[in-house]
Amino acid sequence: MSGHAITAPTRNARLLAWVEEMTRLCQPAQVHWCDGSDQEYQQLCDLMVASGTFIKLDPQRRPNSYLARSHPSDVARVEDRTFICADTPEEAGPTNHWADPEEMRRTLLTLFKGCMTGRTLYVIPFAMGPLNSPLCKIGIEITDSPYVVANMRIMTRMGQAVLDKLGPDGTFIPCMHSVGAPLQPGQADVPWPCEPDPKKKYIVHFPQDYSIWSYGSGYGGNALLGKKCLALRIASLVAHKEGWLAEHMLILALTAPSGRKHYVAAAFPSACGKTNLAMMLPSLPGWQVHCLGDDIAWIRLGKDGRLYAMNPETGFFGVAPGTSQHSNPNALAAASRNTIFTNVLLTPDRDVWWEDMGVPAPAHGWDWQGQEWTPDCGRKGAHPNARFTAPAAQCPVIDPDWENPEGVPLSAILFGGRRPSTIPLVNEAFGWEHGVFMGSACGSETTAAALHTAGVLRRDPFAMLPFCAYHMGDYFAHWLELPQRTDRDKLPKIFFVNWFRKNDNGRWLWPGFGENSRVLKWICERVDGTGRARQTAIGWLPTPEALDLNGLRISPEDVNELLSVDVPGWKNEIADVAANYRKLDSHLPAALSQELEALDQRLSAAR
Ligand code: O2Y
Ligand code: MN
Repeated sequence: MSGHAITAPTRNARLLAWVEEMTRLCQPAQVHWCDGSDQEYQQLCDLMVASGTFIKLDPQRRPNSYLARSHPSDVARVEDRTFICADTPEEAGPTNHWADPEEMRRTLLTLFKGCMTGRTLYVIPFAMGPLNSPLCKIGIEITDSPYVVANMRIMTRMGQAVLDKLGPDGTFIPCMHSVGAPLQPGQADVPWPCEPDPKKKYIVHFPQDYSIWSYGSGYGGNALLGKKCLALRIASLVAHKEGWLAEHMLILALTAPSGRKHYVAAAFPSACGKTNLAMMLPSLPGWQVHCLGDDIAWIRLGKDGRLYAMNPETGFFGVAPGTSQHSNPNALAAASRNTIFTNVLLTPDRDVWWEDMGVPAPAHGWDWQGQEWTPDCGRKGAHPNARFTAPAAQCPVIDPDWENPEGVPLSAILFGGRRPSTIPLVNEAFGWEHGVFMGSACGSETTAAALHTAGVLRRDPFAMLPFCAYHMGDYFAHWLELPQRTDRDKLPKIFFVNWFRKNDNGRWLWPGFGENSRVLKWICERVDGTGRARQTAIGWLPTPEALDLNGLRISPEDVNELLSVDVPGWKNEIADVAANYRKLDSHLPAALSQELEALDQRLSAAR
């Protein structure tokens, strides 16, 4: 597996110099350039089985699949240790943790010095987006974690083809990663090396050279640097500069029984069911959903003036708990083979299980920390943020155009969140600026799977709060500029959806999952100009007859509540959005304060 920089499979001078410099800094025992082959993947998996990082699952039940258990201190993205080192705090804006670039560079150089002693330094060439896409970006991740290499192989286009595309002069985004656990001579390794002290973990982004430095964590968004760090945070900066959009959005296609197909992108905060919606099984007969992506969309104006969306990833890093035949049969099928599971329960027959999987719990097993587990032991079998890493191509409803280098033309953009009160089931914006206002007001009630205290409303504009690497006010302005660059009527229509409405007794008003196809149908009818709607203070709401509720057991009272305007609730909403807007100071675009004011006036008139 090992090699030296001298045998490097590239002649890219910048890359060779960078790898050499990082090798000198980190002092690994060996260097391995990843070629992305099946053989390499297999060797890495075997290596991790031997070291105890991976447990091989029963090949009959779960072919070519593995279970990893992380250190209990390393189970999720660490937002409070995520930094944007712009030149000034103002550039990063009030929603980011800013750190002085020079000071941070010094801190990181100290941490990375000798940090890979006794380990292998892997060089991962990867591409976000199809290699032949105009939006494709190349990253090189250096890591000392074979777990990261294996996951990057599923989540990105990785290996020699990327180096070939890079050529001798191409540019790349440097992504530096270490688990922060050097091995002294003779020191035994552990299954999940990391820096256990939360204060010594760093996920750092430098807008000056677009570089990423991640130290101390081997988990998910902290360590698979193509995903949140590159495809969202760094890409948000690049997109701002180059005139496109890097968004925290799923992409799906909805096909009517007539064969008419619409592409839809949807931004929901983390833990709001993006993966479920992206590959949903519609309950409406004859309707089909195809999936193009479940987490990230890169969107640009096409030559025809429409917005085109492309998924830069090649895999799903989905939350396991709650994924069942009912909630997401297609995700279960995608994870049926060639999948890495992290922090789920191991069954006696060497398969995996998690809470709300929809199948009976085994009589006993081993929980996500490897402890003996029984259903009555009082502990969860899987960590609430346990994950499956599965190839997107294995999703039974992957769209034929999911790798189209040009992306797909968007008919609609949805915003949403977990909102038990006030926000109706679906609501269409009056126009682009009102839609951008809806995105800016996005928020969600937090859950146990997220990183915060459960059950509080967290305002999360465009679902990009943790991922927009520059001033949020400037990001809003970037969205507002689009009508100056194309015909307004070519832009997608914008909607706000809320599957999570409850009544005063805490009962869900809407069944969600496959039934959400009823809402998507109305959205597509609105795009086609056939859907019926009534104009309200907050936007266009479906008339109760406009929603196809055939075969759904739901009372007229519940439908009324789902489609009504709760004026006092909206007044509170306005006050909260206004408080968040004030934090953006002079960067808040005037168009958005005008939208807020206009909404307030319409609500007052509706009283
Ligand atoms: O906790 C992590 O490291 C994973 S975060 C994540 C993974 C897949 C998709 N979205 C997210 C997110 O936090 O939005
Ligand atoms: Mn996400």
